[in-house]
Amino acid sequence: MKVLIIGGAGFVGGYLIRELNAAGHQIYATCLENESINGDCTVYNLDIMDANAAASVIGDIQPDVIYHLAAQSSVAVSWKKPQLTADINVIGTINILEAVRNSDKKDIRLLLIGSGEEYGFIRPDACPLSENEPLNPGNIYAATKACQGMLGEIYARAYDMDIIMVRAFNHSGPEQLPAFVISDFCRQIAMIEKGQSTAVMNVGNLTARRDFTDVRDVVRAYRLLGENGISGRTYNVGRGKAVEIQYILDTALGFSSADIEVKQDPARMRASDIPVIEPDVSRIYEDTGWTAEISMEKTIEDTLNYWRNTI
Ligand code: A2R
Repeated sequence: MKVLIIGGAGFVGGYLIRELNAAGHQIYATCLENESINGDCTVYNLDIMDANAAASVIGDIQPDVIYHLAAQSSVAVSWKKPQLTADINVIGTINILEAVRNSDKKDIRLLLIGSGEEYGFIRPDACPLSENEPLNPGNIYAATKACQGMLGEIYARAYDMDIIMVRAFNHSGPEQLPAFVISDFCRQIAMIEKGQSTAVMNVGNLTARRDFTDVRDVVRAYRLLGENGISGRTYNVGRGKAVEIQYILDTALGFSSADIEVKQDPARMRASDIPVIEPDVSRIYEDTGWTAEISMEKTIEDTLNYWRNTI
């Protein structure tokens, strides 16, 4: 298949390029002008805020499947830059939807990559969260991603387009920015081991339970949804088994022989932390056979080794 990845220079993009290459697909990927992509693929520059440019890239490539990953993907930035976040995640998505709708190629499959954050403030007994659970986003990033998914459903229905909506829960692995918890803990440990910081590990709320999947499993889910997902559906992508952040901390510390003191950092505590977020992942399993295979322990160990080799 001819596959186009929009937003291929990010954390997930690099892994998706490798996954699709290994499966024998022909890959095209876009990035912003100031970014680069080091995968085996044909690269185009594209800012999705430019509707004409989006139409021309899609018209030129005529892909069978498009993965739309381009986004302002940070919750923290979304509070500081709400307009930019809405522009990129909502207007940018409309530009892609319109480009696909008006394309000469009429059977393009489009995967819109959203987030488990869309569920937001969930009912206490709502877990595991099915795709039919009402959305109640708790931050601006989540609201824009919920909007992206709604637009996808509307375009699929109104124009009979082949669109799949994905709600990806926490994913992690080597190369992820340290704004995310597994990467953050592993980076701190690597820095302490190298004597680049004092032997104190700063942590936030350790009792929250979250669902973590290795990014290499996540991109396999995306490939399988591109190949076999059912058009018009929304899919949760996650392990389906939440763990306490404390478990992640203990596992990461267990891979190190350094003597590390753990300290709760008020700046890392979030007032509105929801105790448990865990998806129901039976739909993707039933439709594609996908289930997470890489253990959390391996994700943590690989991420720690990545930081040991990087800093
Ligand atoms: O913000 P940057 O400079 O890191 O660039 C990001 C890029 N991007 C854009 N691409 C085209 N036109 C734009 N106007 C635009 N604004 C930002 O999209 C980055 O290279 C890419 C998104 O990658 P990450 O931020 O690393 O996200 P990740 O972890 O790969 O997640 C992929 C998707 C996102 O839609 C998330 O919201 C979702 O999965 O969970």
